[in-house]
Amino acid sequence: MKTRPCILATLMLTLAAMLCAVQARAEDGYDLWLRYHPLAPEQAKLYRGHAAELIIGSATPTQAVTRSELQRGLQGLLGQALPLSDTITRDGAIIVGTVASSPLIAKLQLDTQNLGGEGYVIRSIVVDGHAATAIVGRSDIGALYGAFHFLRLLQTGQAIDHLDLRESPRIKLRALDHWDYLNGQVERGYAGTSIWDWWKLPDWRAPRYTDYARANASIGINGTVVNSVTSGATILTPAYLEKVAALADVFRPYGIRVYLSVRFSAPIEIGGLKTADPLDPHVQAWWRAKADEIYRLIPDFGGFLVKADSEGQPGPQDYHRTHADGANMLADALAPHGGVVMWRTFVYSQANPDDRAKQAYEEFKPLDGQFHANVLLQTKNGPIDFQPREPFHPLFGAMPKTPLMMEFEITKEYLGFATHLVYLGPLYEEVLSADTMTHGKGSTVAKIIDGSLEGHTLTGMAGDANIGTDRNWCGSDFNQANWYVFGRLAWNPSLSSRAIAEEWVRMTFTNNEAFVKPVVDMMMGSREAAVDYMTPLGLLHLMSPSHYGPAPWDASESEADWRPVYYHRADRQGIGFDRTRTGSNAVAEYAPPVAARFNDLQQTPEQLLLYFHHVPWDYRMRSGQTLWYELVAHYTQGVDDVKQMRETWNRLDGYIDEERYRQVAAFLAIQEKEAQWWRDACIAYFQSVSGLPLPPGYAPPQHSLKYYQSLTFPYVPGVSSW
Ligand code: GCV
Repeated sequence: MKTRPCILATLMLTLAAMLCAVQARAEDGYDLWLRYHPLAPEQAKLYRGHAAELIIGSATPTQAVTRSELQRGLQGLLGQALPLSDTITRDGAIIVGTVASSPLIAKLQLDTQNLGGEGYVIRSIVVDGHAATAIVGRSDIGALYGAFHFLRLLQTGQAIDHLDLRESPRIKLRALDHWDYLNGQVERGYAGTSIWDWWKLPDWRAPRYTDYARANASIGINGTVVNSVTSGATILTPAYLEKVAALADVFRPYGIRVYLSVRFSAPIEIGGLKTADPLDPHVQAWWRAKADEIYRLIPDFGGFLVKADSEGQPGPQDYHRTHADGANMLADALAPHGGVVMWRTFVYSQANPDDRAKQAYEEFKPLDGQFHANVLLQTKNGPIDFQPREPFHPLFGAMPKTPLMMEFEITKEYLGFATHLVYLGPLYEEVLSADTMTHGKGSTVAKIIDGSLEGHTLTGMAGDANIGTDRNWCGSDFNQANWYVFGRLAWNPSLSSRAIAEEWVRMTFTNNEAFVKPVVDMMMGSREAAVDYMTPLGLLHLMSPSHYGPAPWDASESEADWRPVYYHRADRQGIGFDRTRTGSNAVAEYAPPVAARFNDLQQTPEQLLLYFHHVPWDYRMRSGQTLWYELVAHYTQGVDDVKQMRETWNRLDGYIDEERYRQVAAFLAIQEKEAQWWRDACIAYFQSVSGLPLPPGYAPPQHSLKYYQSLTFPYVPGVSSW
């Protein structure tokens, strides 16, 4: 008798604990933006009238995953499972598929012309007297993308009663580049280790691979390069190709193709040849056979990504051949199977004493027109290396006969690793909307990479992934927004980064307006804050050799152009890199009107001032203040902005789950501490060079320059070796 209440109590406690655990698990960030939590009851009720039954096939793997995503999403959001049906039995049917797969859809006679293989329409219609919603693609993948779009409408609280949407991607290849190694390390990875469990593949296909594919498909990403551009050749051995094939099997229903980074010297390392010369017939035959072998295992294999003749990587120049020789040889091996080569232009050499910013252009521009049809040149957004701010890369628009694809960095190698809240949407948008003027006014980078300006149909955008084994995938909840915005912009590079941020906040956290507006504002200002506390006014590359923290004084790197002092060139008189006609003349790589603007101190946007000009400390800025004053002001503003971000977040306690709220709060505290460190260390150093007093009202650095110079940080994450 006495034990019964005790058992009951224990049972209830256990149940409560289990519930808590379930809730906690659900709010650890794993679900990303596909967090189908119940909508507010009145909203759900409204939607239920337009989501009463689901008419969708499951004859193909893609149809099956589309169906299961819609069932999962709608059940989660609306709080009840939707009945499946073959015919329309009531108002509120959702009809999903293609003309080819469904006689019902064929009967609707929707205009699916010009949608391409991945586009879709979403239309509110009336069929047999019943209101319904049609989600229709020309292919299963189009319908899958449409389904994700439909779910997004519900997740973000949009009206769904009068829909007339038509979408197709503006860019063909939309890929994540993983910098993952076979030993599990991730170069510039701040979110744990590699998500690919190579050792257990191909037999164990972790459920996470499917969730990865779902997340990517939901934003239109259709390719993944699973290994780092500086990987060894082992990935091309039969045992590893089988593992890659297993990943490809998981991704295929979601429209995602697998690509591999290949080491140019692979024919020597794993092929037993004595050379990797691209003009050697044995080398060519080796790559052809390798491509055939890959396609036997992975019929829809995407192709190769190559980092050659760059930062110590082997390449065609080892044999006195050109980048075109190297790329074309690989392209020819892939061409019979429909594969492509993404050849990177991130090429510079320490043997070349010229300005590093100029070297890729010098190397590649003369090769325009020499690349085979299935080669894309993958070009970083700026001429140096993913710095907080750089001008757009001068190659964009300079090679009209060659498709150039964009490479953005999603992982925050130079923007605060995992912990700093820096939303990269404004950075991406700034680059995409930059006017190269290469074909007259309006020749934006976006129009070059989407092929519209130069008439290319092979187009692409790649993002260096920020994904790892951390439960929240990206090292922080807000870093997920950078994966998200990359995908959305790759789908349509003219979308606004603010609109994308808002979508993401609503899907990831809540639709509560009191939360959404301040958080979107905070995200939109976060990149400029980072520029200010790290590298304002066109400075760049001021970080330590580990890429963690400030070290503008550093001259310890073996190579001149890895040293911060190479970039800022500060001396007693002034600061900045003279890239004008009287300096390195890097400006000449831009179209004449842009070159003229960057060449002119008065016309150069101040945010790029010290990138293009060496300027005296007492130079009068547009504000009327001196350059030195403005530099200190920007550094201070950056810290103040982070303080403001913290205050904003502090006011938002209670709007979202405790676990994610607390981690963001803790990370913002780290960010403030590190922003202060950046500001103080940089001001202390530049003051030691300029010899100028701090402008009145500005606090001196908290410590001496010596102190900042003495700091060391063993085991900085993201530095790996293959
Ligand atoms: C994959 C920068 C990074 C390297 C990276 C390289 C590249 O230099 O620091 O880690 O290597 O860019 O993009 O090739």
